[in-house]
Amino acid sequence: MKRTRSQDLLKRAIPLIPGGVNSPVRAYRSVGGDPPFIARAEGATLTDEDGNTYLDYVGSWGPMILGHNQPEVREAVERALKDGASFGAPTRLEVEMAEWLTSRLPHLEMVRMVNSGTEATMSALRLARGATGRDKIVKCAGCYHGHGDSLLVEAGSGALTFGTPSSPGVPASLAKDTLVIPFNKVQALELVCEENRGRIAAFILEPLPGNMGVIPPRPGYLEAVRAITEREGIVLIFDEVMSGFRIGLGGMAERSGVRPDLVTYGKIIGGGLPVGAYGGRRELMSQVSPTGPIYQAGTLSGNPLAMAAGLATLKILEREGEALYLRLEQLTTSLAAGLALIASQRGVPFTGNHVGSMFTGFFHEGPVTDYVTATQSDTQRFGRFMRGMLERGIYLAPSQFEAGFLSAAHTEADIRRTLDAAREVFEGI
Ligand code: KE4
Repeated sequence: MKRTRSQDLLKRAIPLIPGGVNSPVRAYRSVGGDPPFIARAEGATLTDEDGNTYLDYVGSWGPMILGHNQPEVREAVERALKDGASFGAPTRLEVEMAEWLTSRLPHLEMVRMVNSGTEATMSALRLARGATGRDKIVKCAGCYHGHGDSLLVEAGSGALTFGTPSSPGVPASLAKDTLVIPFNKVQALELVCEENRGRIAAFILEPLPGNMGVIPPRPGYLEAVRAITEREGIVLIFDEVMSGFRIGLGGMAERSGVRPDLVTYGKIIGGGLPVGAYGGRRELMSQVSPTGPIYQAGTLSGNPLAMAAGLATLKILEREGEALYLRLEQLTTSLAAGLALIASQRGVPFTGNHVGSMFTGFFHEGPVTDYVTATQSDTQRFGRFMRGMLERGIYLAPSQFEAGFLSAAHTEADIRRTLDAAREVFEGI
């Protein structure tokens, strides 16, 4: 594919923006080659600056579950924009968003809107620390909760992709209060609680990790986590920035039946515009400023355009309901099964993990159940696969340690086309 315009734009960007990108994973450093610069998108299709089109399995990293440029979502934003972009004052749309979320999610008694998943997790942690008077937090190796200092310790996603799990710039004095345990291992949580009894404020986890690739929780794991954190007085935070509204309207909290004390959201609830949210038990959330002493604020929090896009997206997801989520799960299952079959026919070690419309193809014999097994994947081979698919117009996440996403705009014909491309690419990698 010719990508001269993208290459020219990258040349212009590099002296001005670190790596020429505004988020590291977009630079394609871990897979090689240069990223196409996207000009527009429609449904399941991206078009780059050179007019090349791609079948999109990134979906802006999760928000575009309805597909790009969904007419009702676009019209909702256009309508809101006519009334002004931002006021820095309370608006009707924020009340409607809070009413919609809290009426559908039993674990969400109160909610505060912010502008990114990072802000949501940072704020939830500050709330947990303020409410408990404890300083330590527990996270899982390979889980990514945004780039807040306390959480950029053995993080996933880009931090994992770059093999620098703990970033410079995170003070050791802060990192020491972040305790890291393996995902899916109950004993590890028991042990860290025993060693830090009475000093752990929160356990934050992706209940369905997508940032070391997709790693489903083992049966009973989340229930055990809930019981232990309950017993220890530890605030359980489900980071559902990725899984929320992605694997079902109620996310992993609904699918697992486990009730977190706090939950974070992002991505889908903004319909592609900048958004984040945190919320949960009233007796915790009522301690947030201005009703309580725990401070958190944001110039554009609850921005009317983001609320309009998010509400339109959520209302369509609710209207389409189970039938949509089932279709997404079926399409994703046939994609994952098809890739695994092609890999096995060519003797390529490959494991497809998928839940709902989130999937990751690990270049690893499998099973892939945590950070250790995920990081044993052949990232070089993944890079060759991803680049080969890109040349055939299939746009996959540019990292072995990310989730891929399907949308309501994907069809069975798209899956067939993807598998046809994979048959060719697997030949050569
Ligand atoms: P943002 O600050 O990027 O909006 O959200 C951070 C975040 C928090 N929690 C979870 C579970 C997340 O997946 C994320 C962000 N996800 C990555 C993709 N793995 C964003 C992509 C990027 O960093 O460019």
